[in-house]
Amino acid sequence: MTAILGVLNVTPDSFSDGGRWQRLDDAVAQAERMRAAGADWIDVGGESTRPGATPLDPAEEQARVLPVIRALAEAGIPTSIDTRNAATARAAVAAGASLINDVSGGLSDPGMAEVAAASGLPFVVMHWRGGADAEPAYADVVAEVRDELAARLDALVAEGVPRERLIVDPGLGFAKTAEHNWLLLHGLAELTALGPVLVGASRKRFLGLLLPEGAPTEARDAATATISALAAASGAWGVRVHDVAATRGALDVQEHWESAGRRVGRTR
Ligand code: PMM
Repeated sequence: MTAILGVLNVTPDSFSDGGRWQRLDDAVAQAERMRAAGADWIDVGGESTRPGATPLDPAEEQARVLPVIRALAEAGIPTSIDTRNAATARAAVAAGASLINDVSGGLSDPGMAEVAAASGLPFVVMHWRGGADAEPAYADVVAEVRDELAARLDALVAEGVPRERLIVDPGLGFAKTAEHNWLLLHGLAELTALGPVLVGASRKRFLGLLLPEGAPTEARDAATATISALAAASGAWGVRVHDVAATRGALDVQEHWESAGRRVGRTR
């Protein structure tokens, strides 16, 4: 079964769902809808990672995310904290988060490894070369992302985070062109040797290139769901998506497709 992280950005400016879930009751209602549609975790983020976004003060970030995490914990809904700040991760864990998702893979804040180690929780290590504004230059994007993630895992293990709690993520769209993203998706199976792989393609700009100009970001959900199914077929551990129902449907198809093969003794 492929895990689903439902995206809940409590930011005024995320490109994909910005500004919609700033009120606590709206955020909780959206989380409940995603949970009912099949999300395993609600991934709560308070800092926009869009190109050109200014870094957020951790106190402001915590003021955005902690009430949501607390409310969801009370409602029995598992949450993941999407943050690059160790202090925010620590506070989110205390508030009830059960997974830490760091788009910088522990590179933004030297204190993150210690928080990840002490938390006892799964830790998502996304591939990161200095954020969305960094220059996308690779000779062999799949090999470089794989090797850089492997180095990050070794560093985190050396800092006390058990390897079996580490999940890797290729970081689609973070210092990557559309071509890099497609090459990474095609090469996803090469990353599975590192450990469980999470894929975050949902509503990203490279999917907009498949659509007529000016199409709303929600129009990218069909492509996102298709990627969820193909990523699962390539061995992904999980997907991070906005439209949970569409991805749940796509994963159901993929799981039935695979299990039919198993019933007749063929995997393909
Ligand atoms: N992408 C975004 C934010 N957080 N976390 C992980 N693990 N992987 C991603 O690809 C990722 C992420 C940016 O997208 P958003 O603005 O839709 O949240």
